[in-house]
Amino acid sequence: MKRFILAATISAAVSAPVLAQTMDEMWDNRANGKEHPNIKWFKEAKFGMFIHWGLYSKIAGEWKGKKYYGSGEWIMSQAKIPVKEYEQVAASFNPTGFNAEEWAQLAADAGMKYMVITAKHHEGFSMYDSKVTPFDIKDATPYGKDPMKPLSEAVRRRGIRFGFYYSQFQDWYEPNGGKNSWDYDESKKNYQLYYQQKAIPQIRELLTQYGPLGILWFDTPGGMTKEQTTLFIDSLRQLQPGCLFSSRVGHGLGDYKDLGDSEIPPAPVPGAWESLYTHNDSWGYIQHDLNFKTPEALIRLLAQVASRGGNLLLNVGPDGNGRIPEYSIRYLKETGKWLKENGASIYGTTNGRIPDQPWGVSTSAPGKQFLHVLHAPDDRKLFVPLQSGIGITRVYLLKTRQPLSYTLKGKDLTIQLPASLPPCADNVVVMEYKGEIQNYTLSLPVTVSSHFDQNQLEAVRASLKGNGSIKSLTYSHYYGDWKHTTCITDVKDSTDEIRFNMRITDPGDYRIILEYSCEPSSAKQEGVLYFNDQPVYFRTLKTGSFEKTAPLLFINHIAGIVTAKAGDAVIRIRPAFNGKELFKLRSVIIEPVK
Ligand code: FHN
Repeated sequence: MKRFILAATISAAVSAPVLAQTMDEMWDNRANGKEHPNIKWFKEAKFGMFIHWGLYSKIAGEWKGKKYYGSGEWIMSQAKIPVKEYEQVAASFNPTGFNAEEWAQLAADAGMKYMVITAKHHEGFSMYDSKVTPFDIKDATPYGKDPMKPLSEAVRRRGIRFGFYYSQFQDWYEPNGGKNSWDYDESKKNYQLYYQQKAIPQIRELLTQYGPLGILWFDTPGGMTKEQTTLFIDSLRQLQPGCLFSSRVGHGLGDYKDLGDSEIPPAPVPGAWESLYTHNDSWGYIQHDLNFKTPEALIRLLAQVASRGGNLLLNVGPDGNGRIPEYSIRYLKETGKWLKENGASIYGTTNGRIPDQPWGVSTSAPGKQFLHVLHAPDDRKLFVPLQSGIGITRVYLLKTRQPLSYTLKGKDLTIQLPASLPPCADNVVVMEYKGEIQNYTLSLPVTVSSHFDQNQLEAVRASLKGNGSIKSLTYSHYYGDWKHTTCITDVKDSTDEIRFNMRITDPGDYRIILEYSCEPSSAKQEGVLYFNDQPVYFRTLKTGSFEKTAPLLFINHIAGIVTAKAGDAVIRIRPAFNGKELFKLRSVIIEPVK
């Protein structure tokens, strides 16, 4: 193997690998207030295409007759495939179906503004022509060409920023790379040597041979101290000062923040950041993974992420022949059609100023609120609680520019939607105004209306007294297909309290449902929910234990029916006695009795 040892080194000390990916640990640049001078395009872009493509795409989730589920790009690790056998996959990797123009055009049609593709994933195989190793697409496969050259050009020609994913620490092919313990003895590894001999020279290749890059997207850091990581970044930055480095370079460094896989913050997050989702369950292609998100789900996900102030980097997994799955092509194009008509409500926006409503979420531009109507009220009257007295100048449907009538009473705006509102994943209403709407706080009352099938009081909108806390629980169903659910946990004493402030817009009877997960040891405990001062008693029902590698099960436990007047109301929930954690409460659902 040809090796180029780089002079710009990182010092000899080797720290333990750091693989944690929670957002708080990984990125603290916002705290010191410095922003990369080139961050503007990223903040405005909002929607990007992630592509996981490697030898695992050819393996397609099945090895020696056994099907694997979850993250297909992890099959080498899951099946403990020896390096010598894995190398053989390259010998028949011939993605003749790859067409750079088609991929770039799909990203453009989908309305995506940047693309990030795996130059090298954890498997260690380089998907570009690397002079650092012969284990690359040019030298080790019958394909014998560099797909990244035409792709980077085709993408840039369409005004889309191009970037590379690079797994800087995990490299299961290299004796000194991180995390292959089935071929190599982890304790004998010299990560510094690996960085010097492979990772750094390869990143230099990527930064010098593919024109201006938008992003270098690092992943699963390890083997370097913070000082070493800083040196690593500084030396690489000189090659392309304009290129953004993702936060997964480690140690709270990087130019913007990547959340955990499939993580969306429950409330707005300031600064530049990105949510990452894959179109189905796996990042790399798996032939038997057909769990694709529908166009409706994609459009709503994009609106939700934008309403929190971030970007959505959405992954597709092309197969070993270089073809993007048919469902991804169709559903991304549908998403693009919606964006063509409604893009103003996404691109260049910042987080919404109106907290989540039963009808949906909001995004902002100067003097405008975009109201993303994901669920239309049955009376077609859109209630918008504003926190400040402002002057409304115009209200209209974004897609057709059809003006909408409205009434403003104090800080309450009611917009009349057309009776014939077409079914759509997200009908956007634009509200133009003069004055300032304050950024919202989570303690504002949650709207409850009888014109929706359900109203949801999400955990994040609660205020807590005593032992309780609001936590994001992370678990996967198969393997690496992470889910994150925000719950109220640790409420256990009779003096602990969960409180929701509500604004009930219509009087009537409402059914109150507790949505929770309950450990076997927490079951059969008595709790009391006060609707204003009226107590409603319940006893907890067992759902199962919380495990990182199993579904977290929730029950919709009907607590009872209450009669409400219009106006402000409060729900308070307490354990009846001191005991164990009552439950992990995800939300309180309020259903009008119709
Ligand atoms: O281990 C990888 C995984 O394979 C995939 O690349 C994701 C995408 O964000 N990143 C890592 C796990 O977080």
